[in-house]
Amino acid sequence: MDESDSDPGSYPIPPASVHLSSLTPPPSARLLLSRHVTRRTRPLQSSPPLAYLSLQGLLGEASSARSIGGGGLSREEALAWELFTPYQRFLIVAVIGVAAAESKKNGVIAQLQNSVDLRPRMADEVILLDFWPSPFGVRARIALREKGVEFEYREENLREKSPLLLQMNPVHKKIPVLIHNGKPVCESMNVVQYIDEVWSDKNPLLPSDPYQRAQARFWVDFIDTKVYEPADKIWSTKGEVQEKAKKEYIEALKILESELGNKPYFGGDNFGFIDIAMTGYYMWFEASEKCGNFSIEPECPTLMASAKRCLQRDSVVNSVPEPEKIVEFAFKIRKIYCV
Ligand SMILES: N[C@@H](CCC(=O)N[C@@H](CS)C(=O)NCC(=O)O)C(=O)O
Repeated sequence: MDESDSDPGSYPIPPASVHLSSLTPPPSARLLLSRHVTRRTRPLQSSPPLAYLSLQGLLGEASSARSIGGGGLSREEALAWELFTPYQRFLIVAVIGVAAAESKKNGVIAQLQNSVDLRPRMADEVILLDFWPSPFGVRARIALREKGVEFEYREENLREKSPLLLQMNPVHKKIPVLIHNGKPVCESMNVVQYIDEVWSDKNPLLPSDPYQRAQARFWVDFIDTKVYEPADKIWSTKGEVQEKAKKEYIEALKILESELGNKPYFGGDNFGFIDIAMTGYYMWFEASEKCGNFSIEPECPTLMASAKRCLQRDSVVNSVPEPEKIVEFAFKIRKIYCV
């Protein structure tokens, strides 16, 4: 097999061996040398046999070999070569040999790494157990679409949960559940983080800085307590309880608005982890307003602007149901709750 056939990557293949010779320059080259070099540290002697180092690590002797990489040296290179002592030449070749061997080793490691990285991709089977109006399920849908991951969507009937859901999420028995190559991942933001880590080559959702990541998780926890609880009560209660819930909801949204500041997204210029968490609520804004008979935009204009921006993203448009359908669904379950 030719050496180049085994080239594992784009790194240059070093010659199999580097041979050194005395490379006595022709008379014209001597003239050239004297023109450019006025002082020599040592007189050039007739060359003794020189050491050579093969890239397989063989050290030997050569007195007549004239090739480096098969192409030989140019006249200028040959002249420069003559300026080194045999010992210096030996060291130079040794360094080149070690560097070339290292480069080859790194190339082989990179090739192995690539094939290991590719393995899970080829076998990927991604199933999402979900329920269409869920503000939690939609987070997983959006994250998968942000990453361009193909997945099978399976709608659950939450009144009659499938054996698969009960098997995959025996603790909470809730959607969403992401089943990746047969293994379940539960809890929506845990699913989003998992997606971000597995498909890390595209559209990072969490910041890379550990402090910023901690901040993102803090705000998502805030959303899932301080926004979730009043939001849930707005469509499922009435009277004083509902009034209190509306107040708490707006208070929580105002805190989020000040955290958002002038940024287009919570993730700064990029749609990220907190934005995905909030989009589940953005898609319910209209239903919440209609059930609670109140308006969010005058209270939180910049948050609303960011919400509209998020709702226009392709990954979101393809994941959220039409607002009227959510409104209709909200009033239906409101009746079931006898409100
Ligand atoms: N904290 C969970 C909440 C998930 C959740 O509440 N899912 C609801 C649908 S929106 C569910 O499966 N409910 C079924 C049940 O409570 O039995 C998450 O973030 O994934």
